[in-house]
Amino acid sequence: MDTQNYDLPALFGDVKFVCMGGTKYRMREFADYMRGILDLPRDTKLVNLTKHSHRYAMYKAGPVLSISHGIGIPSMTILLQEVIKLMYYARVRDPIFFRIGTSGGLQIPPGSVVVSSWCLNGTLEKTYDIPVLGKMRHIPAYFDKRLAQEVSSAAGLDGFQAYIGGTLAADDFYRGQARLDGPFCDYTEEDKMSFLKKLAGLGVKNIEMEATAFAAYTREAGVRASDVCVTLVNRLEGDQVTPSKATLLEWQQRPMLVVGKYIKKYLSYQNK
Ligand code: R2B
Ligand code: URA
Repeated sequence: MDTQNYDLPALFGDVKFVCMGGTKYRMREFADYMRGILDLPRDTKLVNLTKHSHRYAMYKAGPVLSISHGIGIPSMTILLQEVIKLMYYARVRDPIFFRIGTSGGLQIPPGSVVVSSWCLNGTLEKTYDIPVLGKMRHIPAYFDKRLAQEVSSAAGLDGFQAYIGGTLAADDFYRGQARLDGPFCDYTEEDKMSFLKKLAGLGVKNIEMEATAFAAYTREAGVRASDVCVTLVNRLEGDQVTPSKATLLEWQQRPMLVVGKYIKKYLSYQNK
C-alpha cells in the first residue's frame, strides 16, 4: 500500500484498535469474533487486505484492524512499524494497540491470561535492545499502566484468572526460555529451576517472544498498547506444552475474549 494509489484515510480512517497476534488463522478468527460482538454484518467474506505480501495477514472489522505478525521480535517489529505509518497516513488519532498471544506461565495455572505491565529482555533489563548505526540502543519497555488495569479488569467470570505482571521476551523458544527439551541442553535442571524461580521472584508472570519491542516501539510512538497472552504451561512444572489441540484452541480464545470485552466497553462508553 502507498499514499499514491490508496486513499488511506478513506480505507483506514475509522480504525481505533489495532490488534496483532502471531498467526494468520487466529487473527482472522479475531476479526470475525469482533464482527460478532460489535454487531457488524458477518455475511461477507473477511478479506485479507495484504494477501499479495504473502507474509502477514490483515483483516478489518469496523474500527478493529486485526493483523498477524509472525514469531519473534524482528518479524513483529517490521509489521508494527508499518502499521504505525499506516495509522499516521490514515490520520487516525490515538489508536490503541493490542497484542494477543500465547506464552509460558510462571507459578500460575495454565490457561491463565497475563496482561503485561513491564517487560524484561533476555539479560533481565527492562529494555528492548537494538543495534542502530553500530551502537546498541536500549529502549524502555513499559506498557501503559492504566490500560493494563482496564484490560485486566475487563476479564472475569469466564472461568480463568487474569493477572497483571512482568513479561520476559526471549529471542528463542528453547534455551532462551530455560527449556531442557530442545536439541541443546548445556545447563542442569537445577540451573533452569533457579533461573525460573528468580524470574517469578521478580514478578515475571510469563515468557513470550515479542513484549519488549512491542512495549518499546508503541511507547516511542506515543501509542497506548497492551500485551495480553494466555499461558499454555506452568514453566515451574515443565517445558512441554501438553494440553490437547482442543484445549489449546479454547485457551487461545481467552485473550480475544478479554480484549473483545475491553473494546466493546470502550465503544459503549464513547457512544453514551
Ligand atoms: C509465543 O508463542 C510464539 C512461540 O511459539 C511466540 O510468538 C510467542 O511470543
Ligand atoms: N510461547 C512461548 O514463547 N513460550 C511458551 O512456553 C509457550 C508459548
